[in-house]
Amino acid sequence: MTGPVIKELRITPIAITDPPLLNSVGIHAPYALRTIIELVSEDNITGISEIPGNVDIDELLRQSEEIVVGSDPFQLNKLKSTLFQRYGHQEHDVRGDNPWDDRKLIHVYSALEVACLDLQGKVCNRPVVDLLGGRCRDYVPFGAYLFYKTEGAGGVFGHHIDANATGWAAARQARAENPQEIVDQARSMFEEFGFNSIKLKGGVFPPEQEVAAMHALSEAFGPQVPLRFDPNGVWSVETSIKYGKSLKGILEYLEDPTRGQQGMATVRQALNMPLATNMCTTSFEDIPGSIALGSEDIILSDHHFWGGLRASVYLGKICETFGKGLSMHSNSHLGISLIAMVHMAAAIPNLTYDLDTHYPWQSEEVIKGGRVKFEEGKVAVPTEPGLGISLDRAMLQQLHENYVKCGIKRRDDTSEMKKLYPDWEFMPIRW
Ligand code: GKR
Ligand code: MG
Repeated sequence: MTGPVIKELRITPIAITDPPLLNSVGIHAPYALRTIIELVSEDNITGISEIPGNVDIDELLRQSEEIVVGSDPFQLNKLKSTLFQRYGHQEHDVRGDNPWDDRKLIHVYSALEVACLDLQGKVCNRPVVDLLGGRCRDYVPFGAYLFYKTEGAGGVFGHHIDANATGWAAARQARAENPQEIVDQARSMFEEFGFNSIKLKGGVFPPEQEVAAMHALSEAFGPQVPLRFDPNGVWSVETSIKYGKSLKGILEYLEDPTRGQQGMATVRQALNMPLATNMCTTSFEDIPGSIALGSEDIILSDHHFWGGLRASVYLGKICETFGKGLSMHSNSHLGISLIAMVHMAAAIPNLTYDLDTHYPWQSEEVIKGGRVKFEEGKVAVPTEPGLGISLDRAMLQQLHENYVKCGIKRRDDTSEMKKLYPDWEFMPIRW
């Protein structure tokens, strides 16, 4: 029996408007980069995917064309082993110090895997969730992801302000620094999207200021709204223990207070409260260390970084085996990544936490039908074949033009911060 054959790989880098969100490594640029992948089969069925944009990853994707074109989208094991044999030796393919992951090959495989699964689903007339084992739920819940920020909404005029904005559009562009501004941001996001849990990105201001914001959120929303806090590893072990104690009782989990599995394990033991990570246990090779040391209770997967949707389902089984929780990490993204997350989360029985998403912070969309709707903080699992979405070609073209015009080639929050504060330096441990 012969299967479909891929005849074309299309790679389109795009730039999407992104507000000036602050984090431990700096500030978001006016545009975030994504790359849109299309795989076209000989019978003209197209599978699509979206990954974080980076000119080096795009270049490796282009090189992979000679492996991808002519291959069968159902033969993912072969595709993976060929890619890793050919490019796996790359010396500099490391995760790096950033809160996100800069490994090229894992992004390339993830991009191809999701597009192949979309193609497979369209060939078989089944949604991707069915290819991952079938749905465990019909709706996937997300949490409100709060950020400290300077004023503005990002985009073509720098971080521009729309004087006529109301509701979430107004809150999205508002400055957020003190605890009350963070509570206001949360309320506005809840009103717009119906979320039922909250995460605050910290590591920006001194710990006492950020801990005060968490207490303000706890008082404003009460114990029925789970709270998470993530300083992205810039607290020392001592600081994590000191301020972790003052967060005890109000957090669902504390995310990456400090760096490295050993540091996290020390904090975990001292605090005896749930810790989560998307920084110290970030690939299958890290699992033995995580189990041996007990560095975290919850792993925040991300299919762009863990090698696709199937790998994330396997991670779910590993987490279940070792009594760990599983949830999902995010970065600025559009609807293709969001819907891929939804298919995957629907197929993982033990994915019981609300997922992270930056989606409310973005305003454009590259899929037909426009922005994905959240109802009571949840997204419905598509029932149509494949991912159940398709590209809006006019928007793809427009967002590609943004990419060409904005001149950004890779994410560099530290350089963006230095444009505002020339003396600002990234410090792996700041407090
Ligand atoms: O978007 O600034 C950001 C976040 O800090 C992001 O880059 C992190 O990767 O959301 C992330 C996290 O949970 O660490
Ligand atoms: Mg995190």
